[in-house]
Amino acid sequence: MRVDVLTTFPEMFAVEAPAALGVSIPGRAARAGLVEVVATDIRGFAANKHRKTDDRPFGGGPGMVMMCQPLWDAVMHVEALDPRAATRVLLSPQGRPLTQGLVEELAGRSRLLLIAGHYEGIDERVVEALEPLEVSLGDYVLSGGELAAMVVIDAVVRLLPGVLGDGESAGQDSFSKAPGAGGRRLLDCPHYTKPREWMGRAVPEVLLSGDHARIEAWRLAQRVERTRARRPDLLGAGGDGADSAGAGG
Ligand code: 4G0
Repeated sequence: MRVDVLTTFPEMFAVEAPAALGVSIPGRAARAGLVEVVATDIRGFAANKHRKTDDRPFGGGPGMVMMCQPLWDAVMHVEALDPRAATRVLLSPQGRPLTQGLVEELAGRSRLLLIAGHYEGIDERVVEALEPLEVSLGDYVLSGGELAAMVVIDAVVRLLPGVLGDGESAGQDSFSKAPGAGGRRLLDCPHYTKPREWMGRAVPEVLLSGDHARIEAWRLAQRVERTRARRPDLLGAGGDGADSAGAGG
């Protein structure tokens, strides 16, 4: 997969240590050639002599608005670097909530183009012209879309074939469709490792039993119970959570 990021802070996407995308699973995926993340500076496309990418809002008010021209030209340039059609994703507080279902959908694309805006927003006309999928991490505001873009990259990359080893399947994660639970998206079960007893707290006996059918039944029951207690919204009508996988836009 190729992932392009359009940003005015491309240095945030460095793959060299100590960058976020250079360590752990995303770093390993990049070194294995399973994903290539290329950050391009929108400022390099600003046609005005001050290389400005933002200006004051028509109608007044605080803050700055990202201009149409630099972003449009940057998208056209980056898309022409690779023949595969890019799925355009704009990180925005007004976007569709990111869920594991949407992450799975994005992981099926061969090319993503993530657009990280700053300021109070982006001129609506370039958003209309680009028709990106607008995606939000949640109901809060960040200084820019870069950290949101990195969250999307991390969540997508770990689903790419060959990224996770045998011992770390994504099929057991929180929000993966639970087999034996009607494909519901459930929270994960609790996990334990050595020692068997720590500060007077024992590991649940069933996990030491060696009875794999009993262990799987216990884990599923724990997932259902935790989900009921902490995230009853995930068990709502249809049992599918609020995250159908369609691309929308
Ligand atoms: C305001 C995403 C701020 C408007 C981006 C972008 C939070 C999220 C920003 C835009 C962000 C989130 C219209 C692109 C940048 N903050 N919740 N800050 N537009 O996912």
